[in-house]
Amino acid sequence: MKMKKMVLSVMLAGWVVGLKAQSVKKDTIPLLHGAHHIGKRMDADMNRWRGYGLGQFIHWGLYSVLGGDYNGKHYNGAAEWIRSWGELPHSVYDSLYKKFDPKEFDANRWAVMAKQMGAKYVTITTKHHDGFCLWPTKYTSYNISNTPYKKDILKQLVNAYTKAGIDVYLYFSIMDWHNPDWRYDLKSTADTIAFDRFKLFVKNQLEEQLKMYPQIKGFWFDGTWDNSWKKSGAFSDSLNQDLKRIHPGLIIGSRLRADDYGKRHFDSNGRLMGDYEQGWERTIPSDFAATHGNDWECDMTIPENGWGYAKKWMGHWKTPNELIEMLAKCVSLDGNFVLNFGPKADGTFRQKEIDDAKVIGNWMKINNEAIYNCGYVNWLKQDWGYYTQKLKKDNEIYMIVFNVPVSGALRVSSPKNTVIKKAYLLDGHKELSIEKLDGLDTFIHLQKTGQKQPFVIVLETQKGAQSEEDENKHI
Ligand code: H76
Repeated sequence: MKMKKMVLSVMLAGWVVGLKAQSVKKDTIPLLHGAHHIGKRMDADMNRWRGYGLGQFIHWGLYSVLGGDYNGKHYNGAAEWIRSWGELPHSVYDSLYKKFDPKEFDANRWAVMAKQMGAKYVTITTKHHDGFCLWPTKYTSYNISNTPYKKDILKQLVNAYTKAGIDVYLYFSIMDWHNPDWRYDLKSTADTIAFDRFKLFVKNQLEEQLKMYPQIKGFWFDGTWDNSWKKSGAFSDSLNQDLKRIHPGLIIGSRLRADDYGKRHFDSNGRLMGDYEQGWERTIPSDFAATHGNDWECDMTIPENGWGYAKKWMGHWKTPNELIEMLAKCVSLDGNFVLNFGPKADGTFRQKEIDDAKVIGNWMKINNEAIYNCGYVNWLKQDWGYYTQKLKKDNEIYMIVFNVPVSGALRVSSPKNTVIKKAYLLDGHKELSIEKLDGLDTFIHLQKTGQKQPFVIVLETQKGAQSEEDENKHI
């Protein structure tokens, strides 16, 4: 009896999460290939994903050989797209594999760098839009085994990162500029026949990856925006299910599937199709409402745009403090922050990336308690920075502080019935004085201002301890 009651309440709790996450609206459009579940996935694999906080993205491939340059000229677009700009003959680009020989490549060194930065997961480009495969696939000869380097890059990376305790996800571009069966649209029977061959090729390659690298935790799909794929909703649905059948627990974001009507990310009824929202590329939701209560991930470049190695980086280069602030903001809004790295063709990283990883890692060493396994706090956002708390909630709230007011007094507006018992600096545990103001607000007083680094204050709170007299003030 007791057990039954428990099961029921767990189910109800799950249902409430679902309803809250995606507004209580009835499905009006019947769909065969829409979302298959409502609300968040609450299994162990997804809970682990939710707790990562910080990840690393790796863009490495033939574009790294050019670094955005061709014939002495630099092209300012994203370097990994250079093949598509008509600036060099495709035959030239498609022969670059003959020069791919990363003599300095050391997978363990990459994993150590990511570990030092504090990354809990990595997403690696196994095949970008150019179609070149970093693993020895048997489904096309356009792969690493036919380069002078020959060895399986992906295997080395999967092994090295896994050994370092970093979960591995595989980036896979559906759009494939090299495969003659790829189509942007399906306008004739011939197109459909070719694209059916292409779909089989994709399925084969993905099943091959699962077989060769069974340690991986998920896929990161890209290049799914063209009409050909939008018209392949039934296939993308069955592919998604196949992969998950082969590898239970697999995590796949919202960029793989299309529904019956070609809607992507969210189906025609507005339900998320995927384990997390995968559209936050180089942008961060402005507030919690913009996340729709979903799991989500932000993927960020250090320069303005451009993921693969570029000899010249365009636009503003984000500073480590800007990147750390983005990380804090993402976690405070229940998301993960994934920072991109574009290694050079020889297997080394540009100095700026090495330096940034180090600064972020040093900050994480002191402050990671406010990042890992943390998420959203439903308190009024303040100008000094961001709140986080452990996903398995306890009585601690973290304040990640970026802007210190000249007064040194940080305002906290806690909800009714929550009392702040104690405030202290995470680094060194020095206690800070608390001044209760009229109403619900409190000042946390810093003894010194002029901090050079973002820092974390821990608030110990207690629920239900507010006096009636206090409560009456807010009626
Ligand atoms: C557009 C596009 C692609 N998606 C990013 C994650 C990069 O791979 C970029 O080339």
